[in-house]
Formats: sequence, C-alpha cells, structure tokens
Amino acid sequence: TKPSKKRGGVEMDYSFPEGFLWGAASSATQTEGASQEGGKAQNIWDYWYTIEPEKFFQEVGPGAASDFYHQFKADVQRMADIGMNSFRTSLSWARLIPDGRNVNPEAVQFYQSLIDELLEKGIRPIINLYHFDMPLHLQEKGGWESREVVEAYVHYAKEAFRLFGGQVKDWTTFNEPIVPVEMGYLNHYHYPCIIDMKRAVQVAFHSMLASAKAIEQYRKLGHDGKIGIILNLTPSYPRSDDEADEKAAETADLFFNRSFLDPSVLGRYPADLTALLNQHHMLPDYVEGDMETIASHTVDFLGVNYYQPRRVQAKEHPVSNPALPEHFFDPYVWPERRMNPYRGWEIYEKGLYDIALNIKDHYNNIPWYVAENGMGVSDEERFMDEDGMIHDDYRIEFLEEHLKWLHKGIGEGSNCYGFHMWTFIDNWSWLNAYKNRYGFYRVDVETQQRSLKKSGHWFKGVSKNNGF
Ligand code: BGP
Repeated sequence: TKPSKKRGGVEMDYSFPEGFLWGAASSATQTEGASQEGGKAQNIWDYWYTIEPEKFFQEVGPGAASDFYHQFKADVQRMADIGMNSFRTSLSWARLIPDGRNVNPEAVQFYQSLIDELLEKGIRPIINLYHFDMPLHLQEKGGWESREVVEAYVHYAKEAFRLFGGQVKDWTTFNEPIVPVEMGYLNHYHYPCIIDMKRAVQVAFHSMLASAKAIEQYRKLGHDGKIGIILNLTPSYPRSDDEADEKAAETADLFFNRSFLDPSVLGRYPADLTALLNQHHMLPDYVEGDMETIASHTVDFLGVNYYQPRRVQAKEHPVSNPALPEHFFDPYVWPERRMNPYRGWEIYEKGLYDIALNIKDHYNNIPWYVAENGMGVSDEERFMDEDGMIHDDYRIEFLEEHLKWLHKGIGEGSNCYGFHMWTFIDNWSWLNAYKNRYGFYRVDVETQQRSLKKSGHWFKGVSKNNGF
C-alpha cells in the first residue's frame, strides 16, 4: 500500500479522519462490581446468579466484576496512559434508581466522579442507558414485555439526562437491544429464559419504543449533545445467489439487523418484516401514537458493534408453521471461513466494510462509529511471558485487519468518526463470566490487579498517530 499521510514524522499507511475517536467500551454490570454496595438494587443478573450459580462459567457471578466501582480513578488514568480519547460505559439502572422512582445519591456521586475524572483526563464519555441489566423488580413486572417498564425506563432516562446531560454530550439509549430478545426470549442465555417468538417480538418492539421515547425526552430537555443507539450488526451472506438462499439471507437480515436499524435511523419498520410477522400472527401489541413516536424520534448517530457475520442458506426442510427465527433459514458453514480458534466466532474483516457501505447507501450516510470490535480469547494466560505480559499479537492483527477495511469504507465516503475496542480491561461477560478475555489490560480476578497487554502498547501508537 502507498503510504497516505505523514504524522509526526511517521509514515502512515492507514490514517483516519481528523478528530477520530479512539477508545474502548464497557458496561456497568460487566465492570463495576460492588453489586450489593452503594444502595444498588438487584438486577436480573444478580438475582439469576443467586438461584442458578452453576450456569455461570466457573460459578463466577457479577458481584465483583472488575472492581471498577472502587478502582475507577486509577482505571481512568490507565485509559489515558494508552491514549484513549473516548470511553463508553453504561449506567446501572438498578444503581441509579433502585426503587424505580427515586435517585440514589451514592450512585449520583459515583457516576459524577467518574464523568469528572474522564473529562479531566481529556476522555470523552459516551454514556449508554441500557446494557442487558433490567432491575429485578421491573423484570417481575414483566420486563420489556410491559408498557409500565417502558415508562419506568423513560423516567430513568430523564433523570440521567437531568443529572449528567450538562457534561455528557454523547448518549445512547441501548446497547444491542436484539440480544436480550434473542438470548432471553428465544434462548436460555439471559434471564428470564423464555422461548416464545411472540413475546420476543413484544420485547423488541417495546425496547424500540422506549428508545424513541428517551430520545424525545432528551430533545425536550434541550441539551446540546447527541443521542444514538448501539446495534450489533451481523451482515447476512447467502450460500449462493439462488433466489431461495438470497431470500433466507434477507429474512435473517430483517430479524437480526433491520428490526432495530430501520426504525432507529429511518423511523419505520421494513414492510417485509411486518408482513412476515403478521402472516404468522406475531405482531406486537401497540397503541395509537406508538408508530408516530418512533417515526419522529430517530437517532443522531449510530454505534455499531461488529464481531462476526451471519451465513445462511435456504431451509432444507421447511417448517409449515414457523414459530422461531431459525425456522425461516438454516445456518451455513462457508468452506472458506476463518475462525477465532480461542472463541469460536468467524473472523471476517470485510464485514465491517460492508456495514460501512450499507450505512452510507441505505441509511442516509448517518454519522456512526464502531462501538465494539474485539477478539475474545479463552485461557489467555497461555500467552503470558515471565514478566506477566500477555503477548496478544493475534488481537493486534485482528484489529489492524478490521481497521484496514474500515479505512477503505471511510475512503469511499462512509461517515464513520471513531473506533472503540471491546474492551478496555478484561471484564465479566454474563454467563461466560471471565472465560473469554478481550481487554487491553488483563485483570487477575483473584487480586483484581491489572497489567497491560502488548495490544495496549500497540493501541497507544495508533491513537497517537491517528492511524498506523
Ligand atoms: C457483545 C456484548 C458485550 C460482551 C461481548 C463479548 O455482544 O455487547 O457485553 O459480552 O459481546 O461476549 P463474550 O464474552 O461472550 O465473548
């Protein structure tokens, strides 16, 4: 490749737009710990762990996570040390509003100190409102199946904007709202472990409605920041260009990408999706005005999490009464696929470029950033040297290859303004607990000590040079 730009005397092959965000993402439940401290109420994860600890990898629950609640000051310094200019995390709803009504002063103090610390170090905070962690008392009222919970979320969002909106200029309503639908209402990986497509659709619709209502409130309050949503996009590739395979890929795209992407950005659901749901008697309940709310409160920007594509083929044995998404298409094992041998997910860097062009061509070229991309590795201590440093060259390569494709997408006009790695420090990942490590910093779960991995050193150079 021809070197494109020179920065600080360094020849850059891949240089990114001025002011590009370089950072990492995390979430409250996965990092904070202190799950029984500071006036926090239980969320579904705290509760689930108390009743079925054996479901969690090595029986490690969310109690301590990465101890961010206590170590955040030193951790923010660690972010600055590796050149992060931005950081996304979520607020814990159960911490901020434990009883569903009143703000918890200890939580306000914690989040206020965190935001102050980030701003002081020149790190732009991006604050997300919901990352899989429904307060237990609201789950007991039906979680996202209930309209009352949608209203409770709007109240929470308003309080968050009122408290921190003066300082925080980047907000997101949800992280990966399809995941609680997929994992909690179509699979047994998130509480409440229900398998019911109609209820799953209701959960999806109410999350979308809640997002639009939060955006409405944000704009009403007149803050001068921006509000968006973070979606995990899985580009769907058909086995072949046969009509049936292409149709299968389109259906997967409707369910897993466009069910949130279209209403969030364009303010409307794809007609093919509603027709399909209608045909199978799965349309959600809604009331007059809901569609107008969604149509009038679309996002200012998108965060995109990209890990792996979805490869599909037409169903070999079609089902007469499809009741679950997998009844509409079959997964397809692409013979040329490359796998992350330590996590089992396909690595397909070009997917990020395809996303970039899809946003440009079909979603008004809305401003967007990569809100998560990263490589999970199990038993990562096998790559540790005698000084305790993890030599994660595989992660550096993974990130560089994705960044190259992103660079190409930007070069072709896609409006991407940042790249966030998942994640800053190894963190607790739901049922997988500490099985797969993703961080620039390793966390020793016993001692809660942090140590920088080789990729952290690499990232520092990338951020400093705005490219590599
Ligand atoms: C993303 C989620 C994160 C995190 C990550 C890694 O989809 O937003 O919360 O869990 O996946 O997942 P895992 O640890 O299972 O590899």
